[in-house]
Amino acid sequence: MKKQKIKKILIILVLCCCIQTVNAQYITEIFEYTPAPGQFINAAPWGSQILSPQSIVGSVTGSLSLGAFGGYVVFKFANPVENHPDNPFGVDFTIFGNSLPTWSEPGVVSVMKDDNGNGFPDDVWYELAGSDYFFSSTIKNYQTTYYNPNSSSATDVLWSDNLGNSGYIFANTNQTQPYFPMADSFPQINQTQYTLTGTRLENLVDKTDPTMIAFPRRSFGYADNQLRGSAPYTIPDNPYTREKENSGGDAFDISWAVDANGNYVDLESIDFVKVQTAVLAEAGWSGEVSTEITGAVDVEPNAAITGISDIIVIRDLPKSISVPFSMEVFVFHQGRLQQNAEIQWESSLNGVTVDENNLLTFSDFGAVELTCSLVSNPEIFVKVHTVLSENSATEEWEKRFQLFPNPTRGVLTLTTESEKANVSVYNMLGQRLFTMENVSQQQTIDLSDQPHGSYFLKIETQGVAPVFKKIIKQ
Ligand SMILES: [Ca+2]
Ligand SMILES: [Ca+2]
Ligand SMILES: [Ca+2]
Ligand SMILES: [Ca+2]
Repeated sequence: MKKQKIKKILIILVLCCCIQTVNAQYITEIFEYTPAPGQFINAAPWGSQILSPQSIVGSVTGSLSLGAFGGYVVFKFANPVENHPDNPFGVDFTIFGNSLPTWSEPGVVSVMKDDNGNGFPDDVWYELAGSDYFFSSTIKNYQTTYYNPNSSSATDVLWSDNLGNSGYIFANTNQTQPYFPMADSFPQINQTQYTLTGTRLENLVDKTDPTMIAFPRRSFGYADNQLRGSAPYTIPDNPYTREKENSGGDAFDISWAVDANGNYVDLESIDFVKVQTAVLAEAGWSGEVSTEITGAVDVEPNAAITGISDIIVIRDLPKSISVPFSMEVFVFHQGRLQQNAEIQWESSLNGVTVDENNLLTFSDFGAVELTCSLVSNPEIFVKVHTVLSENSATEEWEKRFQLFPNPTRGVLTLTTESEKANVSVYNMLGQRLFTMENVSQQQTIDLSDQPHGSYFLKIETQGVAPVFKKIIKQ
């Protein structure tokens, strides 16, 4: 009897310890909250300097908005996050956001080890290289400077970037407070202008259906991207499957960390995490794209939970393609890039091929589904969709331009209806060979020095979509 009682007490004690461990796995401290301007900034619940960061401590149901591109938050868990070999799918921590099935607002995540042991995040950040890290559209060290419109109510905020572009974070009628972080709440932010630097992902806002503005989900490795699953939140999603498993949310593996040169680094544990909005985009009535966080959890080791660990990632295709298109394809194993993985393609249309350089060429038109799979394991595959279209209407082309002889042995003549046009010749790799400017009436195109094969002519005239014509050199 007595023994049983002691046993009971012991069990209760063990249970209490377990509950405490579970609590200890949430965020415990926020070091910095420096948002970019945005519709939710300067107001509760999403953009209050005090309440919003506190809301993601010890919980996964908080509310923190990082504003437009470059806005960030830095936090830690109670203990260092281990890159434990028994963590499910290699995932070491999970960040939760408020994404929707067709609406992602990706944030880049970086990690830091407290190398100097002073308890502060003043050491080296390593970006976790997600699925889009290697896309040619991803810009590293992108900088946006935001200018304070000095207004006491919602006013467009001007920005300029380090590539010479500028634009506005637009004010809307739903959020009426100023969008530029205000002095009394954010004393660290210069009240004239401030610059935020980070990795920028392609703007993929899709306004085709204005009632359902979309931003397609990234494959893996970004915050505010995957839907939430169910408790216990210490068992993560498998980031290499599209489906949502276990806790859902965005799963991160410390092994994805890269240095400033993009080389993978091996970290046994990390102390600090930074999440930063990675897109600079305006999405109509739904405002600017801004990463939101509701909390984060440190994953528990569990060698029994395993799953697939390979994934093929293809950069988002345009909705329609009318000229040979260079696809960007990356294979990852446990989230690290595999340089020499062999892939194979299948197409739902005949007359469509993807060559060993991932160049898509076609002689059939219409909606197409392309399937890319691993040669070593065809069960690892990804499907992408686009519409293959003939370049502008052929009739239109024939009214405006004549090209002869085609096929040619080397020299062709292009005649136009006295329009001033810029004419470029491309090879089948999509490389521009040369351009002739201000072509009118009649122009000779000399391909004598080029090898036999197919070429594309691109004709650009002001105010009209460019037209393309295939040339065969015999
Ligand atoms: Ca790991
Ligand atoms: Ca430190
Ligand atoms: Ca998954
Ligand atoms: Ca969001």
